[in-house]
Amino acid sequence: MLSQNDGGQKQNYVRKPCFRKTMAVESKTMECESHAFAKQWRSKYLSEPYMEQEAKISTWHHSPFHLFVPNTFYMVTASTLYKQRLFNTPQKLRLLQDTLLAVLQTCGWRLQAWAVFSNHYHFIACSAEAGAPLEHLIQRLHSQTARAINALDHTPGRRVWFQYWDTCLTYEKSYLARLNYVNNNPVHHRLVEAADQYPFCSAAWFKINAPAELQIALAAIPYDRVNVPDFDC
Ligand code: NI
Repeated sequence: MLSQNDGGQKQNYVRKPCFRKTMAVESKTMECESHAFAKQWRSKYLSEPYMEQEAKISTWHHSPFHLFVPNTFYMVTASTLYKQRLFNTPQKLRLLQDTLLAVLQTCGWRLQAWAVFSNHYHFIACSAEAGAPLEHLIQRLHSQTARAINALDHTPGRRVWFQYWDTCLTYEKSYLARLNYVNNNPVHHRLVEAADQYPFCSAAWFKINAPAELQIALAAIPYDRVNVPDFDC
């Protein structure tokens, strides 16, 4: 489906279905540790407290178990029901992106990277010390976006979202690889050749705002084998 982007150019943000195998879902519990990377990141790149907390990676099953730990980086992925391409226009993608950013801010979470698509999204954010737990954040995000898109489509009461998967990121390599993965997800999904051409992800923002040192470090970290749920879009 062709859709209009901000620059007035035709862009295909909804790829035709293919049967490429989606990545396997991680299913393990990992002992966690607070580690030097948290302090290093905070002192180098951030002026506010971020991650320095013991945590566990959630166990990923068909019905995910969600563990909430404050002051910890999370990667979250959610899909629409039956992976339907409901956010299939720039207007709807912008709606999803804007709501995601607003809800995270309202809930006190600090966003690190995001990418939204017609039938799923990913984000990485740092949980708030005294803010809303992840479950509440997701409920708010999904209810707001479902109401809005159902109003646009004249389908009141339609179920929009299926479920979400989350994992605590407590290791430097794991965090950086997933940061890279989310930033480059539009390329992974073959929607654009360069991630910063896609207006509904953090790649362009990251390119402008992230410290050069971090961008260089990320460029050396492979992300194509990151084990997260993902969906053709
Ligand atoms: Ni994806």
